[in-house]
Amino acid sequence: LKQKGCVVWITGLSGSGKSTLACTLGRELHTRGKLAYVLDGDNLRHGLNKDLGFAAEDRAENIRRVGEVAKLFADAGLVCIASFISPYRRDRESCRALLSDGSFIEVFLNMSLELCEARDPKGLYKLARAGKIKGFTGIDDPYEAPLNCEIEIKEVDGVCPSPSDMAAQVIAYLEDKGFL
Ligand code: GGZ
Repeated sequence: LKQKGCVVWITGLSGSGKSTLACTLGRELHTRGKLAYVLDGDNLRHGLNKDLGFAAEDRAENIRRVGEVAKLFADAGLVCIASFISPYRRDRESCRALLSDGSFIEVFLNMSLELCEARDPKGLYKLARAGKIKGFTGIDDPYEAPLNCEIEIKEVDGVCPSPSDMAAQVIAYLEDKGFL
């Protein structure tokens, strides 16, 4: 196989910019002639995972299925971009364990709760603060930050890097590791 596949696993709070990064990265890879496919919490929860909610065991099953699907795409030689809150370290590590060494690339969008909540693109934090959504990640449900991620993207002085800057950081990593 000419191109080795991999999984770019994007984790972070709701509103941290995961979907935007996934989409920007997917487009950039297509431009470079590299096949890529985006798996996103928002779309998978309408189909494959529509039977699942947000209790810890449902999130674990959500991430387990996504990990298996992502592995299939990587086996086919694609860059599979998975964008999920994936709040539990153990669930992310199980996905990593499915892939060969080096081909699971964990990207932590380390944006503060303050920043994510200020953005609140879908008004979900507001609903969670009002008690209308229970078990919302970062409000009354845990988020376990990665201890050993491959790429960490942080805000600078309360400002998030632009989607193209974030994508460029991931592209540089993929080039360096021989995936592009
Ligand atoms: C977290 C929730 C919740 C709760 C609904 N907690 O910002 P969004 O809206 O578009 O993305 C969030 C999405 C999270 O789905 P994931 O599959 O990524 O989650 S996990 O990895 O934890 O399984 C958010 C919306 O669903 N949402 N309720 N209680 N996010």
